[in-house]
Amino acid sequence: MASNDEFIKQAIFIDTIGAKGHGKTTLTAAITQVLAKDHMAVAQDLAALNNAPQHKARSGVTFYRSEAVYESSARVCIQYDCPSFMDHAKGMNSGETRVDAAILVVSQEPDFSRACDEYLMLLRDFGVSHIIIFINKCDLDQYDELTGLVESLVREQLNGYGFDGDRAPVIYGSALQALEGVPVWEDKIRELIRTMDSYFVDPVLFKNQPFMMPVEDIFTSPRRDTQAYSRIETGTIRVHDPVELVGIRDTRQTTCSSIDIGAHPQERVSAGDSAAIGLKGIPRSDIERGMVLCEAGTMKSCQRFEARVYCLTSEEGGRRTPLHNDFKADFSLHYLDVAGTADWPRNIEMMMPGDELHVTVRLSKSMAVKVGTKFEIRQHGQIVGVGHVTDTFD
Ligand SMILES: Nc1nc2c(ncn2[C@@H]2O[C@H](COP(=O)(O)OP(=O)(O)O)[C@@H](O)[C@H]2O)c(=O)[nH]1
Ligand SMILES: [Mg+2]
Repeated sequence: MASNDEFIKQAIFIDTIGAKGHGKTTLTAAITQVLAKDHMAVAQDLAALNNAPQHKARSGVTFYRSEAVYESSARVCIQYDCPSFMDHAKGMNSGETRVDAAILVVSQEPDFSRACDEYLMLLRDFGVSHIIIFINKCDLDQYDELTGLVESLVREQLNGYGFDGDRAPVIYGSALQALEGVPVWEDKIRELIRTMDSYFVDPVLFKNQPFMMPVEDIFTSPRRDTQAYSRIETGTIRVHDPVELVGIRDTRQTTCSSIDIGAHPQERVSAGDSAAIGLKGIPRSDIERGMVLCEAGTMKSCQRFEARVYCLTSEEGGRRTPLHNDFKADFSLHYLDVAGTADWPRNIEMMMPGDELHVTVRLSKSMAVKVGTKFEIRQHGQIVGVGHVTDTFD
């Protein structure tokens, strides 16, 4: 018999991106309003969405973000709208904003600017690959569907940042007129939602991603294999599965010989569970906190990587003074503080609190990383920055 789970729609997190004034918030309001008529959303008004609430991450990073929740035929959609680019960047960098796909809102007015470059760079760094183009303000005189100039510029721009600009679907609409209830433009919103269903792909659930668990604690007992304990971040592991122990020392292959949650043996565990994993043939002396257990080949042991970093302001608990190139700090990842330095292109002299920058990190130890691995930067125990890996080196 089919279980109830099969009828629960998958959730997808969608970011609304584009330059200021092009209609992101109006579109977000219009979507909820049109779908409310179809009983798939609660209508949200523009003023409420424009008055985005503040969110505070565990690291102290604060940012503003509105959310609209609605149902399409295929999924439950959580759509984000932020007042400024930095709110998007801070939300994503601090790990509080998860983005699976995006709607790029571009006004067709002649003053089209390339001001969405920073958004495209951000999404690319976070591995978001599916973007729908919404060409907005088509109610205005200079309506551009015929010449297609704006569309071709946007496609070119997407290609330039490594997205599939040629395949990205495009919808010509008017967020404002849809919000005001004009039927032809309301239908464009419905077309956008249908396109989201067909073009966006289901996000891979954490439990279906490759297995990964940092080593937080180590347990030993007589007549048993050494056990590594922590919360499983992604994937699923079963007894007898092969696993790799990565970071700090040479990478080693081993096998999961047992799984325990508390005192209860398990056959398998998944993302979100906290478990002790028995490691066949690994003596206590060969394993330490900060290493990572993962599916073979999914993480690299690196001392140097590229990252995107946000430097906390003093109000967020960060520094008052700028950070100079080649600054020294502790980089916290996988439950370990590792001494290291960060540097950036020569033409940028310093990083001010509140800045966001691409940096190269060099650690004093080799750590298990992959694109997307998050870390915090601490000085004297205080979190001064948050970041994530965008590229790794051997
Ligand atoms: N004519 C017209 N104006 C629009 C449309 N969508 C948004 N606007 C106007 O553009 C301005 C900026 O919209 P807003 O949603 O705040 O843009 P955001 O900064 O991208 O969130 C507002 O004055 C809106 O009323 C549209 O489809 N047609
Ligand atoms: Mg807005």
